[in-house]
Amino acid sequence: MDDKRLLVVSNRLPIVVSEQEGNWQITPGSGGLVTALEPVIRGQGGTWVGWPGCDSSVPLDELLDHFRQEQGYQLGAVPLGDDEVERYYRGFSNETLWPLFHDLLGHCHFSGTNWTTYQEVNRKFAAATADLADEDHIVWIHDYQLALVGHHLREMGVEQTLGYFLHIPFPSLDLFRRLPWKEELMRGLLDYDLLGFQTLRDRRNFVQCATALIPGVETVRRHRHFSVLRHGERLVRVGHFPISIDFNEFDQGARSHEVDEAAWYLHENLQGRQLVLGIDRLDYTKGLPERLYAFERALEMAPELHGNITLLQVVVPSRTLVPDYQNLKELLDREVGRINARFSQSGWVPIHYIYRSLDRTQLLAHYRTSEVAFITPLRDGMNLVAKEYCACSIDNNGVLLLSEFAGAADQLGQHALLVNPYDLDRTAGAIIEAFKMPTDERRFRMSRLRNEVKRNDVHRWVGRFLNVLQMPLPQG
Ligand code: GDG
Repeated sequence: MDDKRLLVVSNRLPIVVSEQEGNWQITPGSGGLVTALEPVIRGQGGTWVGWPGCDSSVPLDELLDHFRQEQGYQLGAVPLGDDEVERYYRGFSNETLWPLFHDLLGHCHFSGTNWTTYQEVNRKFAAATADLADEDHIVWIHDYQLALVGHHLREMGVEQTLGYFLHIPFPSLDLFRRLPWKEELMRGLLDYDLLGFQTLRDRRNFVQCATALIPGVETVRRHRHFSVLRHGERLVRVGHFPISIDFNEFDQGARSHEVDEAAWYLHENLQGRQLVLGIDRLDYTKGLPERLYAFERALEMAPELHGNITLLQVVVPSRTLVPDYQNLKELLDREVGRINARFSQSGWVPIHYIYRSLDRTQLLAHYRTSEVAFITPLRDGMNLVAKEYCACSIDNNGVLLLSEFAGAADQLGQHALLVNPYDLDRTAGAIIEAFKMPTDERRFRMSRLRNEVKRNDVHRWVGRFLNVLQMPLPQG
């Protein structure tokens, strides 16, 4: 990045604030974004701005100072009050943008108060960013919670290069038009220098919405990975950059002694049955009821599966206070019980349902040892679980059964079994196909999938985004 340093802005800071025996402490967080960006930020003494996830009773200044000395990069905390969290995060971000951008209009709530708070909180993030941004920073803002931070930074006179990456899908014009504040949001997004999306479809949707909704916006150049839009005097790049994982970290982790042992125990307990794995945050976008129904249909269609296959569905609790999520949890409990009651035999229960998260060793062991990964979201920006599964399938014996509506299908679709999760019969057929797939075919498919994830890992993703962000603009 030459002499430029990175300033990342995301809803949550990459830390965990906790209290132990009366002492507050900060530890580095985990997750894909942290793994990808932390080494870059640390290497250059960069900065990360975000919500610390705790309230103002925590002695944060002292803790952040200590963190900077220990970790070698700076954190900027944006404290939020309960009302702000309620309206900006739970309200506008998660009950308006999240369902709308995932094509699930029926789950959307539109509230003017939430929209106002969303703008105010985005301005707060912008103010914290403006305080910390030097002339030699390039600023990279992440995700749907912070779409307007760039706009507010421009209003504050910040002239640095501004990049934005959306981790969730961008909807079609037909859907985006339903948002009462579509023009304001779109104009705000056009204040960035580069907008990054997960897939070509998202990029096209965005370009279509921008050109249709904002008079005068036009496409002036089209390259393979990005297009250039003219908006008044400004040129805005719009690209697609499919996010990925740290392949080596997962691959090495899956080969470790602890994971090896945990994987052995898992299969030992299954008595030779094939394990079909689902791992998802509790969310209506993940297609969880449809997945159970497809598995039920497969059991109806293929009696040879009885006693020889187990669906292990891990559901990580999420947004537990939102009524839509509580209803989904109740539906899953009921349907798992019903299907198990219908098919269980002595010594075999078809669905094992775990409602909690797995620790990392268990997660990797499950990835490594499952014969099939069953990943069928109704819509998903990317879906990193699909890529992590491939990276951990070190024996090349896993089958990836993937929804065509996950962003990951663009890279993995050729060697996965792709399904439309709304099509229960064909999804059931794919489960049976995976169950019967000969070893040679499994090996062939999985080795291709692993190569793809290895070649396009998260470090390449960071490099490609920053490269386009800093590329001199083509002459118009
Ligand atoms: C967004 C977009 C996009 C899951 N269960 C456990 C566990 N996990 C970890 C996985 C994975 C992560 O959570 C989930 O990643 P996803 O990609 O599915 O989704 P999100 O992070 O919710 O959200 C998504 C992503 O951003 C990146 O751009 O792919 O489409 O919605 O890393 O490993 N981790 C542990 N135990 C579990 O039980 N330890």
